[in-house]
Parts: sequence; structure tokens; C-alpha cells
Amino acid sequence: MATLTVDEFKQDFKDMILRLYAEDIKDSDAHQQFTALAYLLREMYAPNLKETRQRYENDRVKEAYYFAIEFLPGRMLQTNLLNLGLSDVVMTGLLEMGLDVEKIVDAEPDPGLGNGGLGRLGSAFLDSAAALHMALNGNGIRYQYGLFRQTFENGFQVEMPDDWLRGGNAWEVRRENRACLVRFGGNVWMAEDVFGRLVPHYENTTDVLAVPYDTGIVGYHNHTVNTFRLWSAELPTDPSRTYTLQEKQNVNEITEILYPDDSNYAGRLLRLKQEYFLVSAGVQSIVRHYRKHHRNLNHMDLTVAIHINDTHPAMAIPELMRILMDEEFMSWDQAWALTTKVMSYTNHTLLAESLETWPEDMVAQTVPRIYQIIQEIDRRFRAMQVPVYGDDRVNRCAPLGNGTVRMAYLAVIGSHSVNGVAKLHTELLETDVLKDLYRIYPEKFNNKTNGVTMRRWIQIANPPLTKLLDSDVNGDWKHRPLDIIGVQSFANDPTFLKKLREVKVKNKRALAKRIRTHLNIAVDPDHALFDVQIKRLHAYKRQLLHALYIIDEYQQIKAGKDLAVPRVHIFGAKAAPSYYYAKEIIKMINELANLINNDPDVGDQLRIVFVPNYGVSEAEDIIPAADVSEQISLAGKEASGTSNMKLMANGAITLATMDGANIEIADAVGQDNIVIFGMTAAQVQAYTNYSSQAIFDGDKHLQKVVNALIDGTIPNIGREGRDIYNSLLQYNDEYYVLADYESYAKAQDRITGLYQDPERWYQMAAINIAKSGQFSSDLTIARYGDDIWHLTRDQLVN
Ligand code: B1N
Repeated sequence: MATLTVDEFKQDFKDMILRLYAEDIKDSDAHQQFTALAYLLREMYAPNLKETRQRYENDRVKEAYYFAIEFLPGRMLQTNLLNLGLSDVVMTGLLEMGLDVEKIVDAEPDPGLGNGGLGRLGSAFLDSAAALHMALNGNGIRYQYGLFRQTFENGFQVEMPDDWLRGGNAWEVRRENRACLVRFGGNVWMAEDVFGRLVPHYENTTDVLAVPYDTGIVGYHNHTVNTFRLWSAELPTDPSRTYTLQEKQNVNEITEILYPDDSNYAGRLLRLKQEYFLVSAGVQSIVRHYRKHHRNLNHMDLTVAIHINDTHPAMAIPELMRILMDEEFMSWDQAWALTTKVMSYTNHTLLAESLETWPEDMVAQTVPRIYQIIQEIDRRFRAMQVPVYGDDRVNRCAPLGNGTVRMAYLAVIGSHSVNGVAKLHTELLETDVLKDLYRIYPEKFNNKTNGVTMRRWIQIANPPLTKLLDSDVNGDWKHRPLDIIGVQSFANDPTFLKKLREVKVKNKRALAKRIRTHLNIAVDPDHALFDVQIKRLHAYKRQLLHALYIIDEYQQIKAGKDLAVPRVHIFGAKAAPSYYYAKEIIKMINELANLINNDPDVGDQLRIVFVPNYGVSEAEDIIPAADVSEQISLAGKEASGTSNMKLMANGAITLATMDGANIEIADAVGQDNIVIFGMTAAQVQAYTNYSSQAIFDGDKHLQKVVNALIDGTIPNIGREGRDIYNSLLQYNDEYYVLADYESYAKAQDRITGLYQDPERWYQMAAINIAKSGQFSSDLTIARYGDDIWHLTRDQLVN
């Protein structure tokens, strides 16, 4: 915690603006003011960053490195203010100087270095680890362009580049003195050196300089500041060599863009290069750091853990093997024993199309030495396991197969721990996706249900709720997440429930105001139910199911039947630019919005708001204002989900299938405080003779709803409507939308009934908030630290 008076802050701020811009505050703009603030904060935590690093080194503290191809940090100004304990002083000071705090906050670019939940989870973990004094470092890629900015033109998604670094990044420090060389391509062969050791010889390789940029991750009200390192690709500074423009472009392109495919494996060469670039730079820098204090790497596992977040960084396994053998001259057996002790792996998906496999020839050409090592891992795995498990099973789960490198299998075989991200997900890994390897290595498998950081999603995003919890709830919910259970004792207290309702209405009014100014849509925060679905646009997440219900509501209204409760349906979703079907869904929902929002027959009963460019900052505005949380994926497809957790913590009622972490939310709050519908994963698995046409033919009501896609009800969707219609009928509805429709519509009707009884509704909301503590990423990361990495940490009392 930093100490500073309001007057000192004002003076420091003024001086900083002068030093940076040679200007008075009154002449500076919001971006300059943000930057000056960021620099001030950086100066304040810099000593702690240095001391944290020195403490880890001097005390030989075990450190874990979280390798991930994406992170999604969100804006950092408010997080750092909160964690340093400076929010009040700085807010007061800025107000006294007559500055517009909201404008300053909004001037910070939101780093879109991830697609969705996977990247956001990594950032939540870094935040939580620092809060718990855990030595966890982030290791990722500094993409020059983050995930595209989404705009709508005539209802179509249009992608714009996200040039987030244009105004500079105030939080990072470039550390050219810690750069590493990463080798690509060329030829490699093994030959004896003068000592008779087998070493690789390389020719015609392309060398790329990996330059790290470090950002401090400030712990909550403590002295820990951890390091979040992002690598940027540059030309090596080799004075004996000149480079052509083409060569420069080939190098720069490695860290130029983030692949915009959420949960989808693209198989592009550039992505493979990104993966090896991240892994090689990261592992080299870990080894170099370790070597400063140790004569050899024999006991590296005692102070180093490397975590592979999904398979994208799985080449960390052969890369560490390479360094241990080629540069440290360890035997295979010793290197392998060490590598598997250091490495651990999290799987994030069950979708077949997301499981990464790389063509062997592509790997052989791009990273030849790594390919040799993977071949040897494969050979030894087979030699060891075939006698025990037989050819068939081993063939099914070896690292090499069908001419490809199977990254998930490589990750399992090379790690000591493999975890899924929700109970159901882990179970399905064990019984289905990874069942052969589970049979061989049952002891490696474990579950770590995801979590979210309540500092960002309650304290920062929802100040009114924070205030209510602070004044009424006993215990220390800000430090001990489970203490939020204190809300439960108010579940029958009408005074508290009234205050909770006032909190929600206040947040809804704030969101309504933003919707009015930015999107020019009028929504009624006082009477309408805010029904929210915010996540990537993906067929398995079934935004279509939600949209069909809105058509249903609209048809009711047109038939002269008023809705019992007015609704605002809020969507936020980016589609991968190449995901044609997902973009058609966006177009359809936008045209449906156009129709409904402008139909005088609808009056105030129904609105659709499609918030463009959904990301972390948009989520901070929407989530506190949500009444209903739509978590309606086909059961067995969503590994966990995390917006479900943020929304419940903000008092939204979950409308869900029994999928991912929804199941654990249902267990926590009980069947009376959640609305569940649809098939279970087991029912989906057993439903082998599904005919969407049969369901359609047997349900007049459903026919009318689905026909709206093609009968001209919704203008301007000729082609999209037909394609979506065909996906449901001609192509037998891959995600069982029609099979679950009736159950979903009934669940929505239950929601309507519940909402009409405000006391009952806010009782449910209170219980959801009370039970959200178990989904704090503080608890999740503590379990990673205890069970997988064996790190020291602060004890959480609960
Ligand atoms: O990871 C989240 C989960 O909560 C979600 O259920 C899951 O869908 C998500 C390749 C992915 N799985 N796989 C990805 C993202 C980008 C990419 O290029 C795969 N994202 C998830 C956190 O566990």
C-alpha cells in the first residue's frame, strides 16, 4: 500500500505532466493525463517490483511461469489504483483539479491480446497470484495489433485493426538487455564435438531477436509486484550482416497480429512460428535467469515450474529438452525426468475442431531440431507403452499420428499434471477426449475449476454493490472471497433486498445512459429485465437459441398479446473474421434488432441491443447491470465459461444448460436460485438418432418462429436467413437448437414469472452473490499453486 495525501498527489501529478509534456494541466488532454497517472503509479511500485524480484532470487523462492499465447489484461489504471490503495486519494485529487475522471479512464487503450475466456483467465490468475504473494510470472506475445475492433455496417460485422500501441504503452518497460535469439528453419544435423559429445550443427537458419517488454502486476494491498513479460520479434543486431526489407518484414510479422479464432484451430504457418517464438524466448530466459545462481540445471524443478496454457505453448517441452541436452549436455533420461517435473498443462476445450495438430512436414521445416526431439519422444513413448497397452491404444494417443504432431498428446506426455477447467470438463477429458492417456497416466489428471477476479468484477466494475457489501456484510470479503457468504443472512431481509435492488437499478440506469448516447437506443432501466448474453459468437454457444426466443416474443406482441415483463436483450459478441456462419448470425440479430426497436406495435416491451466491440471494458459496463445471465451452450461443449461467474457475482440470475461451470454454479446456489433447462451432456451423447426435421414437423409454434428466418418477417436477411434456416433443418442442427427450444422457452417463461416478484428475485440475486466466492480466481490460483506448482503463498483463512 502506498501512502500519499491528496495535496501531494496533486503536486506530483502536475509535475509529471510538466516533465512529460512541458505543459500545464489545463492544456493537457485525457490521454496525456492518463499517461502521467500511469507513470506516477509506476514510479510508486517500481521499488516493490525490484524487491519482489530480489526476494525471489535471494530466498530461492520457487517461481511458476504461465506460458500463454494470449492474455486479456483489461485496462490497468483502476486495478493499479485499487491494489496500491490509492483510488480515493487520486479520485479526490482529480476531481479537485476539475478533471474528468471517466474520460481519463477511457483514454487508456484496452489491450486486446486475447480472444476471450482463455486469455482473460490468464490475466485473472496473474492478478490473483500477486494478491496472494505467489511467485507467478506471465509469459506471452506482445502483438502489435490485438483482436480486431468490431463495427457494424448495415448490420454486418466489419473488422478494423486494433492499433493499441499507437499512443505508447505507459505500463511496459522494454528490456533489450534481456533479449534472446530464436532460431527457425535451415538444416540441422548431430555430430560429435571435440569432447566427443553429440551436438547439433545448424546451417541456413533464420534467427529472430526476441525482445521482452515487462509490466508489473501489483498485488492487492501488499508489497508483491510480479512480472508479466511479453515478447516482441525484431531483427537481430548483427553488424556483420545487412538485411533486406523482405527479411525485416518476415521477422516483424511474427508478433504483428493475434489470430482472431477463438476455440478454433487454424493450422497456419505463422501461428506455428508464433508458438515457437514464445516458447523458445520464454524457456531460454528462464534457464538463463536460473543459471545466474546455479552451476547446473540438475535441480531446476525445485525452483522452476512452467505452465502450458492450452496446447499453444506445448513446444516448451521439446524446447526445454533441447536446451538441457544440446546446451547443458544432459542425458535424455535425466533431461526427460526434469522436463516432466517442470511442465504442467491445462486443457481448455473439448471441441474436435479446436484440438491442435500440426502437419509433421511443417514442423520439420520450421523447427527442425524440435521436430527431431518430438520424434524421439514419440519413439520412446511407443517403446515403453506398447508392451503394456498394446498397439491400438498407443497408436491412438502417441504424439505423432496421421502425419501430424498431436499437441494435446505431447502436452500430456511431457507434463506431470494435466487439468481441465470445470468438473464436467475434466470428467469428459478423462472419459472421452483424452481417455487413452488417462488410462496410462491417471495420476496426472486433476480438475481446477476456473475463477474470476472479484477485484475487477465487483470492486472496480460495481462500486454501488461494493459499498453495500462493505456497509452490511460482516467479514473480510475483499481478502477472503468466501466471506461474501455473509450476504446469505440477508436473503430474507426486505430492507437489504431493497438496497440490492437500488444497486441494480442504479447500474441499469448507467448502462441505459451509455446505450442511449453511444447507440441511440432508448431502453427502460426501471421496468425492463436486462437479459444478457456476452461471449464470442460461436454456433455451440447458441446465440441463435436466444434469438429464436426473441422472435417468439415479437410474434406474441404482434398477435396482440403483451409481454408480462418488458425485456431488453443485450448481446456482445465478436465473430472470427473467417467464420462465415457466425457473421450471418450477427447480421440476423442486428436486422431483428432494427425491426423490433423501430416497430411502433412493440412500444416499450422489447428491445435488442447488440453492443459492438465487446471486450473487457464493455463487460465492466454491462455485467453490473445484468438481470439474467445467458449460459446456454449445448451441454458438453463449453469447457467452463467464466462470464457465468462474473454475472452471478453481480447478482444476475443464471439461465443455463448443465454445461461447464454452470453445473457447479447450480450446485452452489441450489435449484431454486438458478433456471436450468435443456439436455444434459449424457443425454446429448446418447441422442444418436436426432432429427431436427422431426422436431420441427411436430411443433407448430416452433415452425412459426423458425419460419420467420425465411418468410420476410425480418427484412434484409434473405441469404443469411436461408443459411441459418438450412443449418437447422437441412443440416440437422448440429448443436441441437431445436431439440432444446421448448425447454428453453419454458425456462424463459419461468424467468418472467420470477421477475414479477421483486422480493423473490432479489432474494435469488442475494444468494447468487453470497455463493459466488468459490469462483474467485484467488481460490483457483491457490489450488494451482498448492497442487501443481508447489509455490508458497499467503494463507487464505477460508
Ligand atoms: O477457455 C475458457 C473457458 O472458460 C471456455 O469455456 C473455453 O471455450 C475457452 C484457441 C481458445 N478454449 N479454447 C480457447 C482460444 C483461442 C484460441 O486461439 C483456443 N478458448 C477456450 C477458459 O478456460
